[in-house]
This record gives sequence, structure tokens and C-alpha cells, in this order.
Amino acid sequence: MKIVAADVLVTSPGRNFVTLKVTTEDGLTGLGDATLNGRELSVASYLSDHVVPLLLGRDARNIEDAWQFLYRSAYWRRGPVTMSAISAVDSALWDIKAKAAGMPLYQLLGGASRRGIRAYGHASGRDLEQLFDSMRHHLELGFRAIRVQTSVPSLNAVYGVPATPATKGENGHYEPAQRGPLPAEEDWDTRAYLRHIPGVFEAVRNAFGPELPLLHDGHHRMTPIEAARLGKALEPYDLFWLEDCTPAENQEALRLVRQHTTTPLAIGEVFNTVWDYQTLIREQLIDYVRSSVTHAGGITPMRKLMDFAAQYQVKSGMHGATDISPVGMAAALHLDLAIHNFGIQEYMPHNELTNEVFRQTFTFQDGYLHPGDQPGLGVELDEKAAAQFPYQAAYLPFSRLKDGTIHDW
Ligand code: CS2
Ligand code: MG
Repeated sequence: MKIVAADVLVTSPGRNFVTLKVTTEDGLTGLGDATLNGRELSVASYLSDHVVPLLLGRDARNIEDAWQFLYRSAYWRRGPVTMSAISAVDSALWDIKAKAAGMPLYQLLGGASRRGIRAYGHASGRDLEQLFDSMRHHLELGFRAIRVQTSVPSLNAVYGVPATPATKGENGHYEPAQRGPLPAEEDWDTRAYLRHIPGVFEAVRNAFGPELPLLHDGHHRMTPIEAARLGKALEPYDLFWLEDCTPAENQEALRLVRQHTTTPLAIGEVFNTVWDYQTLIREQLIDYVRSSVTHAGGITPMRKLMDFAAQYQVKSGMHGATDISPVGMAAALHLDLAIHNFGIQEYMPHNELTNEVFRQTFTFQDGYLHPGDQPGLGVELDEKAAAQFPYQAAYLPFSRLKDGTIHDW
């Protein structure tokens, strides 16, 4: 089953996406997501300039060999650009293999381990009133687990809170990457945030009761001791997880957080390999793996990572923001359905334009996602529609503290 073509498709229906389309001599095609928010063209170039020439003529059936070849023969390993490019190839080959077998990918990965995939949605607000409206809105949309993000008094813009609140019928679209020649600057003050957030969760619990699973994203902004303090302060509100509470390049930093709080911890959406997790998982410093198929090298390594995590009862919590394309989302859902140690799946619905370009068959009902039963991943890309939305430069914002110091966004 020789590969006869590999096309790198860049489109921007509302936001930028990079997709690899692999075609075999038998006319089978497979798709893979290679979208890296704010750095999209670097992965597109890595693919078209360096990887595509290596794919032509290869046997599409040898997925593991292709993965090892792209990872090891590059000499320069790991990192978001390399691993997003390899991921796209890996997903596309799994898509082809499942289509050739005439079954949805999850069947090839061992079949379904559950009826559906529990998802969480994003509620947010500049104040409690807006937040409660957004939470009610997401409950009406069918979400049964909700991530809570709010503004912080005295700060202009904060991660996770759209400039304009969601209105009826809208999905409260928060797209952090803003189109334009330069990134937007946001201000940050951790002490103001730490004073504000516990009160928000107290109010949410009072209004929505003790059962609703609540999540919060610290978005890499606290030092380990600040993260420990927040985790402890949130214990009375029984969070499902506190996410990215501290930049975790220094994995040992989580020991200090773990010492002080039992709030479950989720980390890893910016991680690209199992090695980013070794200490975190081996020492039980986290409870959920946040990597996505798109940024962690594909389905092949993501499944191995989850097998490693399973030994420590650590579960999946895959990243599913809108910069994970419908192709990346579908790949995540097939893996979510098949693995045993599934935890929860992030789900930010894409906008209508995106859904015109990417024809997807996965469903969301009563709080649960399902990848569908089409052969392969179950997503096709309408290249004619995609061509109508050329790439537009866009950057994620950055943060500065009050004294002008650059901070983690
Ligand atoms: C966030 C993302 O969804 C999340 O958990 O951390 O929205 C993240 O900011 C974006 O994916 C960055 O591209
Ligand atoms: Mg996050």
C-alpha cells in the first residue's frame, strides 16, 4: 500500500488549521492534524519541506516503523513543532488503516471500553452573573461537567474569558489567538487572582450544588507554593481538577504542591512526549494527563503514554480547545473510547465555518461524545471550501506583571 501523495493543507475558517492528507496507490486517504496555535506555518513547513519527501513510496501499513523513522532519523527530537508534524503522519496512517479494514478506528484500537466519552465545556464570565449565565447555557447545551474561568478584578484581560459573553444559541466562542501582526499584551497579578478565585467557587457551589464536576485552568501562572495555596483553598469546593497550576518543565516542582493539597491535578497540554511526564506519573504527582494526540506525536505514542499512566492509576484528560482541529478531536475520541484509563475529554465546539470545511461524524449528546462508526477517523476535509479561507497571521497573547516583567500566559 504505497503512499503516492502527501498534501499539507492550511486553511483559516475562523482560525488557522494545518492538516496533512496522505493518499495511497489504492486511492485511500488519511488525515492528520498538525495545528500548533500561533506557530502554524512552522509545522506546515516541517511537513512539506522535510517530511513529505520521506513519505512518498513508503508502505502506509507500517505505522510504528514510520513513527520511529520520523522520530529517530530527524536526530533532533521532541518539541511541539516536530511532534505535531509526526502526529499528523501517524493519525493519517491510522485513518488509512482503519478505512482499509472497513472499521472505525476505535475498533482497531481494541474496541469500545465505554458507551460514551464524558466531556467538559468552558463556562466563563467577567463577573458572577455572566459566569452563572454561561454555566446555565452550557448545562442547556448538554454538558455535565464544566470548567469555570472568570475575570479578576483589577486586571484587564484574563485567560479563558471572552471579551464578549456568550449569548443564547452561541457556544461562547473564546479564541485566544488573535489575528494581527503582533500578539496582544495582557496584565497579570497572581496575588489578586489567589484572593479572588476561592470566592468564585464558593458562589458556584452555592448556586449549582455539590455534585456538578467543576474544573479550573490555572494556565501555568503560579509558583509551586502559590499553586499549593490555591489547591488547598479550593478543597472545600471539591474540584474535578485544577489544571496547569504551575509551569511543569521542572516536574519536581509538583512535589511541593502535592504536599499541601488533595485537589486533583491535571497537567500536560504543552507536553509532547512521555518523557515530559516521567517524574510526574512515577511519583503520583498528577492525576490526569492533558496531552493531545495532535501535540504529543500521534495515536501511537499517546496510547503508550496512557499505558504507562495506567500503571499509576493516572487517567486521561485530553486537551480539546478549538486549536485542536476536528481531525485532531476525532483522533482523540477514538483513543478515549478504547483506552481503559479514560478520565474526561475537553470539548470546545468549533464554529460553523470550521464545520463546513471539516465534515465530521462525531456526536455530542447528554454530556457524552462519540467518534461515530464511519470507517477510519470519520472526518473528511472539503478542500474546495478550505481554499476559500487562506491563512491569516494570528498570535496567542502574552502577559506582563504590573512592574512590566514578562509572565507565563
Ligand atoms: C487551554 C487552551 O483549553 C485549555 O485548557 O489551556 O485554551 C490553550 O490556551 C490553547 O489551546 C492555546 O493554544
Ligand atoms: Mg489548559
